[in-house]
Amino acid sequence: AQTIKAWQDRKFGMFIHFGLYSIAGGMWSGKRVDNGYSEQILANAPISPKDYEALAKQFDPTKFDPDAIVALAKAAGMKFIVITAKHHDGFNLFHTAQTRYNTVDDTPYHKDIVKELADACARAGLKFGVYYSTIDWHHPGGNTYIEGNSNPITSAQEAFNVAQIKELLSHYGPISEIWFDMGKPTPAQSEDFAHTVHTLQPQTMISGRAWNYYGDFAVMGDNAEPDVGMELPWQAPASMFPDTWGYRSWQSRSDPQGKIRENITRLVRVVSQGGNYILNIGPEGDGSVVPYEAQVLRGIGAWLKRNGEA
Ligand code: FUL
Repeated sequence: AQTIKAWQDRKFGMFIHFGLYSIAGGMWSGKRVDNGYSEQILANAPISPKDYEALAKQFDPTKFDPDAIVALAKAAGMKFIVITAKHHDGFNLFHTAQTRYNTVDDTPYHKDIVKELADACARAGLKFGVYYSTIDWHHPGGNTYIEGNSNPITSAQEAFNVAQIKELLSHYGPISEIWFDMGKPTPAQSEDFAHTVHTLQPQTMISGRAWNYYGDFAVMGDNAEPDVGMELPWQAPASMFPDTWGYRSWQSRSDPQGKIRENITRLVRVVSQGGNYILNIGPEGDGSVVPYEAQVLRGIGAWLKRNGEA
């Protein structure tokens, strides 16, 4: 079982935002959608839930190569990977019995992406964690977008979430962290989620976005860092570009050397204050890693190596 210190000592990890939104890539009906993060395109563009769900029939990421992603993370000097098992859109990258809206049952791909990546991490000795949104725009009961993603959680949804948390903590080996995100659970619901996690895997670190003081580590705001060091274990989530986490086809990507320097600076600042830095990639709908993002990660890894850190 991991200790909190072992979790902190990992320092640098990979975040992966991947889902149906990766197919849309920040475009809808031939137009760029530039308000809000591309992984939340369902909330940001006039898309009917039906049209969005239909993306599942196109989800066939034949270029998703878990071993190559793990190798890339290692080349970057990263020690763990966290992938979006379910984002706010409610689409699941794992084989859940709670809904057919998942990669195994509802797509031509038919594979459990969480399992593929968990196994690849285990083979290579990287720690593995899951991002799990307690908001679910697909869940029946009118869970559409609410300003600030501050959705209350109905009791039916709480039960659904608990059942999914059990699946995630039972079928994928050791889960180093569960990155609960957003929503507005009551204290009893936060406790229910945290208790479910720790009953199955006491060592799993729970993100502060479980709310109501049930997190094991604090999460900074998106792309933010604390002003002073913190006492709780903490993590700073970073995206390559501040406006999105999910793939955006029309993102302008320039000056990779500058991007490498920027991320080394952020990484060093975070780590020197005792935090850990989780840097995101947003693969394309076909599962391929954006070459620019791979280049940036390799550049960071090369610097760490030169400085005796990786
Ligand atoms: C946020 C989410 O709402 C974003 O879509 C993204 O997942 C980021 C890491 O966390 O709160």
